[in-house]
Amino acid sequence: MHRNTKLALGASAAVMATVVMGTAPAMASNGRGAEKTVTLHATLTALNGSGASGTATAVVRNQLIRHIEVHAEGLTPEAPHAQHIHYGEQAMNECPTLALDSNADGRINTVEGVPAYGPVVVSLNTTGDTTPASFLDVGRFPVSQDGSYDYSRSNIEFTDVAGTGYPGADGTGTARQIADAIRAGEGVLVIHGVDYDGNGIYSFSDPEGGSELDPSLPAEATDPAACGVLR
Ligand SMILES: [Cu+2]
Repeated sequence: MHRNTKLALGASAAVMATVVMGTAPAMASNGRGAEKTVTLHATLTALNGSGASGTATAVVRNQLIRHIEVHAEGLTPEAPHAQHIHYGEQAMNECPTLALDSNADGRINTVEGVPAYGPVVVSLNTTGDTTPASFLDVGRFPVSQDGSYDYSRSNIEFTDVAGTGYPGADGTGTARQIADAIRAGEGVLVIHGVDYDGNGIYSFSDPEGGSELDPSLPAEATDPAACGVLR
């Protein structure tokens, strides 16, 4: 474990030197070896008045996230927080603003944010499958202690993901296409879970009610709480 961390940090230092000398991460895509390893950083800021904030760092080599860390605070305490890397080929590759609040209810739900950040391409959970299929498997996401958590995980593979806006019937992006875009700084890290009514749990709060993603879940469990672009 320690050995892997050191290797990853060594590789990231080399990449950062390359970037400082004038190449954006996107420009490294025609290289090989270390040139396909990039270190991405995100500053997470609050959505939906959650008060959350944080940082994230990811070391990505080819189609593999060698290591990713998320440090978040100000979240709903003692609650699980779904977190993902979102990406869409047709998306703005940004965090959403209230300009995307299409039903003008004063909040950005997960679907309303898709034009900004695209669909889920990686589930940043603690164990098991990390594909979009796990995006709402809340029991495997980090739980905030007093509103904070420090998450890390190594060796997450990108996978082909349908609905990511690429040409073709189902808009499937290949693992390689998606990883190329993430390394180029177009991935958006989103943490979900906002206790709107402040009752200490995810509940069917009024007026938010059920989630647009799954009506059996409260909107509080799925609405975006923090967001940052991995650049
Ligand atoms: Cu998400």
